[in-house]
Amino acid sequence: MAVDWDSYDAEQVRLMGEQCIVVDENDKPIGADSKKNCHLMTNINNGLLHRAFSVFIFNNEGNLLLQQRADEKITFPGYFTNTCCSHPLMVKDETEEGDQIGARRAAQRKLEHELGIPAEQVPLDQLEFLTRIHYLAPSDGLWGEHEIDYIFIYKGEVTCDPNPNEVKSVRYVSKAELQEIFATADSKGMLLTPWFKLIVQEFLYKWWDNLDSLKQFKDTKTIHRL
Ligand code: DMA
Ligand code: MN
Repeated sequence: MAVDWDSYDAEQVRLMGEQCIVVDENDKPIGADSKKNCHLMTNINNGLLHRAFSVFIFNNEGNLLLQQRADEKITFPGYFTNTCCSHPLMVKDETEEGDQIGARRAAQRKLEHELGIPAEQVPLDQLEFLTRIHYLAPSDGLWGEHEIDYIFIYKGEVTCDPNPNEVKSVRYVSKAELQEIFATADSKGMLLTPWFKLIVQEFLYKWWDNLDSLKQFKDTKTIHRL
């Protein structure tokens, strides 16, 4: 099936040219490929896997910053999701592995690009790494995700100035509000991204209950296959 590029937003098409880091099932880099190729289901069904990150920002009241993806997004448009997700790119700064530094730099870059959060508000060493998940999820027939996703939490106040090409809306939610969203999303036709659902179901509430002692959950070894 050919991609009908004219039906997509020009800026999002441009970003499909970014070079993602292709990894094996153990998260070892084995090459690079375009964001486009990495997200086509035809390639994913042949095993193509890339590296990604997901950030969850909590304010000082312990509420989570949710984002709704812009309608311009090619994958999962209009879906509600965690604060920010994207990919470390095949560039020198973002391929460095020690202490997840490449993924941290990518997270800082995209928090600014998507949400207008200045880099100095989210210092690299204050992004708390939790763990990695490996998951596969179709978006529509053509596009999907197949990633090893580095999960980070940041706790603190940030200023937000969303980029409308990336983000349709943002809001802070309490734990009870997120539980209500998950319980009623289907009946309301509210879309939730598959990785957000997986992380919430498997991990988030346990972390949320321990925001002041997250170090105990830091797991640099396991790749959870979800
Ligand atoms: C991709 O997110 C990363 C995950 C964890 C799904 P995305 O589609 O928002 O990436 P980008 O912002 O680069 O388009
Ligand atoms: Mn991806």
